[in-house]
Amino acid sequence: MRIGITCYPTYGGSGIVATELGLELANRGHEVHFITYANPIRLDATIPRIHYHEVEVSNYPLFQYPPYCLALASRMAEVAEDYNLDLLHVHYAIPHSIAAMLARQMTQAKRRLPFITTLHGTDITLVGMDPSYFGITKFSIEQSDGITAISDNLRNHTLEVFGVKNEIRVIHNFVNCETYAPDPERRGLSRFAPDGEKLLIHLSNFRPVKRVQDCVRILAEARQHTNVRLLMVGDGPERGAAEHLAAQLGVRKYVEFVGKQDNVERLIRLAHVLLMPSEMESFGLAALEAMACGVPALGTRVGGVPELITDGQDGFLEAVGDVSAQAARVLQMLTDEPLHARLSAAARKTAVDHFSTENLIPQYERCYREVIGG
Ligand code: GMT
Repeated sequence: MRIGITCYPTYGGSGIVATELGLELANRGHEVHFITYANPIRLDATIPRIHYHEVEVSNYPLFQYPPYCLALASRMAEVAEDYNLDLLHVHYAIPHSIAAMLARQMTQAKRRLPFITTLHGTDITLVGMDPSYFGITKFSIEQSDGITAISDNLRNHTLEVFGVKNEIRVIHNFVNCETYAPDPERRGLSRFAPDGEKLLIHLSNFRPVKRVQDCVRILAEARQHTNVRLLMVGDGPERGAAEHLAAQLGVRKYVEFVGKQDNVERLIRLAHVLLMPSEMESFGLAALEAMACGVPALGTRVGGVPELITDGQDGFLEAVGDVSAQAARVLQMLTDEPLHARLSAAARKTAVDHFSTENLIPQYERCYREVIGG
């Protein structure tokens, strides 16, 4: 198939899923065209059958806000015609599915160009709920030729809140379990834990919904009982506040902020526990990547996280903001070695058995075939 993919190319779960999906589809023989305003992170454009088409948004003094959605729609229509695309697959509803709908209309005299929208989370739970975007988000869902959501929770939430009648297919986030694999020796750990300490890791875009300051508080509590450090991977609006809090709590030298990183699997597999204390998480891709590396996660009991982590079996779940309970669980995992080994093996098994690319990519292919077949 010839597939056009649009996503936010910056640091964020939906862009990562879209990019990894495109790479996996190209490996399986499909022709994949990324249509985005920048090269998506993690995109290796040297891979055969991967193409990248930049969307240029020209500005004009009259425009207070450059009309990105319109530039994207034009580019989608152009690429669809030039490369004879079978369909468009857009990730994150706003504004990508509206642009795809326009591209479908622009090309309809010559071709059928269906589009699939994948809902990722904040496009529904935050942005879509905002009164200024509610109507257009609902419309974009109704107009899509196919809709997928990354968890049952997000699917049900979308149906409830928007009252739409579409069939929404759940295709969970996936992970490549060959790339994301454990290293039982944790080679390179001493770079981040020079005194033989245990290592916690957090990985996100540091938006308020991630509650990154809770990671620092968990570390401070855990350090009262055991020798442990924290590695913070990623960047975003809450980073400064988290650094400040670490200094206030007297643990600044035990928290390392390394910013945005490529090849995060090399860092994740060094850690003993991943922290994901989010306010909301429609699935929790970072936790899945850690679990595939045999690193159990401490998550919150929100959104789609319980579809991934089974409390006490392959990780732990606690209430949002209950830092004492979260720190207690982390401490348990760091100090009880048989427990850690059991959780680590179970976490890897969950990733391999239920969320590997081998299981999930064919579900997208099936969805494409159905939508193309009309
Ligand atoms: O808001 C974010 O955290 C980023 C967002 C995105 O769209 O980039 O992440 C969402 O999509 C990920 C990939 O499908 C999911 O694993 C995350 O759970 C989801 N984030 C939230 O729901 C907060």
